[in-house]
Amino acid sequence: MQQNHHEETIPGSMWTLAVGVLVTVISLWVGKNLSWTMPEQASLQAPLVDNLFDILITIGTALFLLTDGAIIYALIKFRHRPGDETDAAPIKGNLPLEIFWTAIPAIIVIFLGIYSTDVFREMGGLEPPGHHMGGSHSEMAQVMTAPDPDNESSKYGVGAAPDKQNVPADLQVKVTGLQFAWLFNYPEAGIMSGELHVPVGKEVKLELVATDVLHAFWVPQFRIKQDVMPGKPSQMRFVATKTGVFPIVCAELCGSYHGGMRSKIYVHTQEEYDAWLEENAIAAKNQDAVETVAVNTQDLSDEEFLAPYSSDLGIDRDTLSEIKSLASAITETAYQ
Ligand SMILES: [Cu+2]
Repeated sequence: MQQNHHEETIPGSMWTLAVGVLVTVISLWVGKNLSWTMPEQASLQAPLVDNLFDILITIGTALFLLTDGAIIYALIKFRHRPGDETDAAPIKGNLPLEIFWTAIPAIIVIFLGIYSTDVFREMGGLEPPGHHMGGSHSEMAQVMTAPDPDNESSKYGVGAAPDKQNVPADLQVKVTGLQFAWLFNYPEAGIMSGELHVPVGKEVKLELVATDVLHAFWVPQFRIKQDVMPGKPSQMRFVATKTGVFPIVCAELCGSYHGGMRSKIYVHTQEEYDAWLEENAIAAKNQDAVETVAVNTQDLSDEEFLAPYSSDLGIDRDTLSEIKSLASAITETAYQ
């Protein structure tokens, strides 16, 4: 048998391949298995956002393992040995290596840019015309034509998904954000509520405006968030896929009680929703009537709940709305 002069070793390329496969497998596993850190998915939009998030986590894990792995490897491999008093080899640079590690992040960033734009497009983010037309030309057109309130509301925010464009939403709710509450107005049913009720599986369009300062309408389980601005109405469309109660959170620091600016969204079956709508539409109509309507007070808005008491004080509905409009006029002038 012939004796080898040097020790037999595994070639470096084999090690690189093995490390590459290991890092890829671990990263893919982490990316797929971190979904428990997210709230449950309760809208049609949620899986789109989460798929993007999984990819970000996968890439992040791979980068973490490679960079930290390289540091730990170098710490051990190139550690100071006893008796070694040299300055180590002078290494000046490596142009191909620098090109390599600049090109890879560039490709990753371009890929993520394209992919996240596509997610935004699928969610309807490119639909409101004001969003992507931009430019001085359309701005000019906006100024020169008389402001149409419907057009105005569709300028900002997230509109219909590409396959739902030109299809009106099944339900429209007007949302008002104010320090420090959300008000939900169902114009067709004449309902004003402190909580949002929607049917499951239906296209819901919110028209959002603030009376005072910037707020943000956020439903974590739906993966949707929209700025709510004074004087600049925005819109948001979504489809809830699960029945239940989910939190509505103000996600824009809006004042001293910002943390308390929370409400709830009730996602009902169509039958439940119809019942709620009917019950509350009756309550809204009978507000001025003397007869008592048997309704669950929890379903009433503050205004509805307080109506019998405020009438005892000689305050009727008109006075209340006058006070309200006066208050909003004051806040409007204060912030202009
Ligand atoms: Cu707020």
